[in-house]
Amino acid sequence: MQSDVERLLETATRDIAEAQGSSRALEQLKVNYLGRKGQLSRLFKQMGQASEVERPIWGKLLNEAKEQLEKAFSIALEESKKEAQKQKPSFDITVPGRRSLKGRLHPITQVVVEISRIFNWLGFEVVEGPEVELDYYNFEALNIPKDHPARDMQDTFYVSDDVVLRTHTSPIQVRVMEARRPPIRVIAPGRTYRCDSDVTHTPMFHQVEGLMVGEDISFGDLKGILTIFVHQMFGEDVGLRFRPSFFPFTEPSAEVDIQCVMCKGQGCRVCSQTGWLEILGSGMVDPEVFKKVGYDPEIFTGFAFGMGIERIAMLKYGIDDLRLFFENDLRFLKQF
Ligand code: 2U9
Repeated sequence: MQSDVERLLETATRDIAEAQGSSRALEQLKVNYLGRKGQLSRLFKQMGQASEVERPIWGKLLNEAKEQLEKAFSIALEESKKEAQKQKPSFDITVPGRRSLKGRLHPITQVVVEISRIFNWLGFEVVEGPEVELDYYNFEALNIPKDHPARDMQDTFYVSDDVVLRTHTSPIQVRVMEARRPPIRVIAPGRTYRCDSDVTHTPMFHQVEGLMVGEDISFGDLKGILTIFVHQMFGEDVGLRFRPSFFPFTEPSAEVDIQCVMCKGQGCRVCSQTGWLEILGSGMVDPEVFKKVGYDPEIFTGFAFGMGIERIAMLKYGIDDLRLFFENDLRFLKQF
């Protein structure tokens, strides 16, 4: 009997190890070993053949084996339940899905897209360039001499002696001119950096600049293109004027004003009672800039312009605080 019990325990231990992880297989085994018609019961029944002396010894042996098997099955079943729990997906598939938030373009991006669309339609290609730029492309090639106030440490973020964060997107156009021959019609949108921070200035802001170069490009072309742009952007009925100005890279230069979008030219707080709002700068590319990129200024002429996107966006959407563009407050952004 002792060897029968030992063999039973041995095979049961092996079977349990093999069935580990499957609750069903373990339950089946448990019935085979411990059930009413199971293997242990069979041995219990053989006790009838035992002598008076043997019976209590067999009884003890079988009861101990029963206890041992019950314990082994209970541990194995517990383990496999835990394992099954671990493998179950940890989510409840009956919970209703969460509505995904619909994103939208930042108002600054929307204005860049709108400006790009208008100039694309006028035959201009969108070009980009590095935000960390050589001093040469940001200043030197644009006829901004070493002692020009725009190069002052207060305005420019210097990365090293000859590397800066671009203060405008003009270096993009210089790079385009170096790489190509006219005719050229490009616009250059992008981030720009100036060491300036107050209610009306942020250290990073956005610009779109444009450049058109060819053999017969005149100030008349500049006026025509920019007039079409203003009418597309702000409406056909908006008046505009060209006012003489100065930039180191254009000669002659002109700033463009539009009739105040708030008071329609009547005079209000936004336009300081003048009825006009300045929206962009422009001019005929200075011959010195052409010389720097190896274009003969006797053959080629061209015009360029530049505008601050935050300002255009504020005027187009009637926003009175520049900081709103940079705070990422959804209550503001959701309105566009
Ligand atoms: C090349 C030659 C000329 C780009 C120009 C302006 C006038 C201008 C300002 C508007 C508001 C910058 O953001 S702002 O402060 N820009 O007034 N920009 S002409 O002239 C160029 C560019 C590239 C090769």
